[in-house]
Amino acid sequence: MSELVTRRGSGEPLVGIVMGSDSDWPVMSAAGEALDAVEVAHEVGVVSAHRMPQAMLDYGASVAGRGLRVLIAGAGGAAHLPGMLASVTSLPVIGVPVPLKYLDGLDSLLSIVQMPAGVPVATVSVGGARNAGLLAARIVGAADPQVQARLDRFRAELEETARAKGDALRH
Ligand code: RP5
Repeated sequence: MSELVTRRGSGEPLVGIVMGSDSDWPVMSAAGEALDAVEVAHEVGVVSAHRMPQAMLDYGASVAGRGLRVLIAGAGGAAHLPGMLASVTSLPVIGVPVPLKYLDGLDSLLSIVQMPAGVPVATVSVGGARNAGLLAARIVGAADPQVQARLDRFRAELEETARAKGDALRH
């Protein structure tokens, strides 16, 4: 296991959640919560593209061999982490633009979404770590019927909640 990351959940991690700084965690923790909700084991850590470039490249090169299926990478500002990881692994990479104090996350979004042809990153909305976790679970679920069944239940609960809110308006 990489020294940069901590395991969460039971079993071998299938998803890696990494971020450029611990200051991204208040946003990125929602990705872990989404994976917890559908019981997908994951690992979490700080892997900075700019402050620890070689360790970041080594981490990205190691993930497929360690059995991970998807990476979620969050960063703010000059947010190069998701794209750089996507350049050293063939696993799907989901990028989360983290909003910083200035520019409302537009800088992060554009840094992540404008990838050159041939090196894809699936970019979620600014601050969209929860959806990144759910998207990662869907990718895992495509080859794991148990995870897919838990995602089906999750969607059914979403509908129930939305209907209950509508009902509350009518009373
Ligand atoms: C980025 O710089 C990180 O992803 C973070 O969003 C931002 C600021 O990092 P800190 O200065 O708070 O460590 O690389």
